[in-house]
Amino acid sequence: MIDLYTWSTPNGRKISIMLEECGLPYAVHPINIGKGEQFAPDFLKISPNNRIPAIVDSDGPGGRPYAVFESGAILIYLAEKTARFLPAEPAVRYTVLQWLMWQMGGFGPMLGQAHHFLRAAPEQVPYGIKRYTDEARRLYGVLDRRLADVAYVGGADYSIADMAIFPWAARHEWHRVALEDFANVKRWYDEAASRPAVRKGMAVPPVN
Ligand SMILES: N[C@@H](CCC(=O)N[C@@H](CS)C(=O)NCC(=O)O)C(=O)O
Repeated sequence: MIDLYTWSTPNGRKISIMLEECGLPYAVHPINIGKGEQFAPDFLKISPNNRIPAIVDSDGPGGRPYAVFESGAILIYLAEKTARFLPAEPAVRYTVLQWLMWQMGGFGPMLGQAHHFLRAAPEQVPYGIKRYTDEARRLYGVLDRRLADVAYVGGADYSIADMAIFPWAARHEWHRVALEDFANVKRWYDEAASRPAVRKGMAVPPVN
């Protein structure tokens, strides 16, 4: 059994999508980051950076409980545990990992900054808005060029890289990107959005 500590955000939903794709049994523990629950001492034992998502695998390495934080690391952990969505063949594997790292270092943090300046900042900061909405468009351009050549981000097959990118792209209206401006991203997005596991994973945790 996997215990998933999460909230209704893109980083959390990467993991619920992966768990649904793999058909692994899991229990959801909502951590309300709006109420500061990510700072609770018990949660910090699992996730020392006080961020969701985190998991505890009751059947971890050596058959012992094992905690993992950082969504990219969790995706790799679950992919290796199940031998799914991260191919063993080195050239494909490292391509998937490159795009996963691209998401972790760019198409996530930069979009998050755009959301902050557009929606959360206590004052309008035109420089911040321009910097991060420009960067969002640049990143969609990178993704669009990649998806002009391949069906999925990692190549021919759907992988953990797609699962990492999708929940952030699902917030395209938040960072003011029209998917119609990026035809290859739109084709990929619509296909991923229609996957039953993506639909289920995107509904975790249920929003009250
Ligand atoms: N690099 C981390 C980022 C995690 C992250 O930023 N999580 C946000 C929600 S999407 C969070 O927990 N925020 C709580 C806070 O900022 O205190 C990962 O990918 O797991």
